[in-house]
Amino acid sequence: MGLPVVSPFFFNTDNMKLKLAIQKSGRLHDDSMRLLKECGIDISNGVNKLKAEATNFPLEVFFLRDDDIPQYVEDGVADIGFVGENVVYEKKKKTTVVEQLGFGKCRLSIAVRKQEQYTDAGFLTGKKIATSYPVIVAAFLQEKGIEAEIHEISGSVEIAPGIGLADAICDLVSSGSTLFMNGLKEAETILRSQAVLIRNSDLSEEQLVTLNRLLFRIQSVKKARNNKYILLNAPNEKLPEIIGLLPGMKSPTVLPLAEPGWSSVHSVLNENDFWDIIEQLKAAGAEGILVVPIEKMIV
Ligand code: PRT
Ligand code: ZN
Repeated sequence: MGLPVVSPFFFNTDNMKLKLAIQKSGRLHDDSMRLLKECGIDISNGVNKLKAEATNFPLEVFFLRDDDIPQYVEDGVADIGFVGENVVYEKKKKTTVVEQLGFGKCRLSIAVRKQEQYTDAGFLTGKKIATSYPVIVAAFLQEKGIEAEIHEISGSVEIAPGIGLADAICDLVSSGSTLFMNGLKEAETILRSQAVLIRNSDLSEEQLVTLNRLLFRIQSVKKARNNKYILLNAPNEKLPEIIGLLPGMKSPTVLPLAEPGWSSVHSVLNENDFWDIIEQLKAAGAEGILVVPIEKMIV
């Protein structure tokens, strides 16, 4: 009489599995893969395949063109996707934006020849605008009550004014160097975009549990990226002023140094206030300031 055998497959995880669509290659691919890695999710096979299985999380990853991701998520071929907000708003599919992912940041802007006088969107009245984003541009013109002609082209939009195809363009901009090199200037930003996580509306209870686990990890990674761990030394009489400058997760940690009258102070600083606070800390008498990246931040 042996013991009953418990199969390792006793707990069926298939119904918890999420199918995630990410860009196969392009600007969002590497950051999407890096985010999964930082969430502790190992993807088994290479990206040359159409799909890959996570070895340690109920996730299957599909590698697709970014333009197709909203459609696949609406149809339920994928349950969730990482894609630019610009694509989400242009495609107008029935999906929900769940979380901003903090990479792929850019803006969708109107640009005109650099010698033009563009004071407001009224400039566009009766003009020809070349773009790969006809839906977003039409909504912008309608909101402004402007009649203009939209000329949809799929690539190299920035050359359109130079070859006489359009008076203005609407395209994604990040550094602005593409516009500059084509003799154009950014006239108006109509959308700020970054990569987001979108979801299908019909996920099962079990899949929602997996989505929440994934979101918890993504949020911890994002928080860690936006914060730095800081260590500094300070004379004890300066501690009240220095502690007053530091936010910390609860309050700063203060430890005595071997040298009498001195302490070591540890805290967490947000990237946005970082340099301001460092300057104030130095002015307040902090010495030996060390700044360390945080890998994960669970609050
Ligand atoms: O093959 P697939 O269809 O998947 O990829 P794709 O060629 O359509 O897209 P890809 O990889 O170029 O961009 C994917 C996503 O990255 C976009 O949908 C945006 O959400 C985001 N992103 C962020 C950008 C940029 N920054 C960006 N600068 N997408 C495109 N650009 C282009 C822009 O169109 C212009 O040609 O870069 C040029 C401008 O850059 P600057 O730095 O010169 O201003
Ligand atoms: Zn694309």
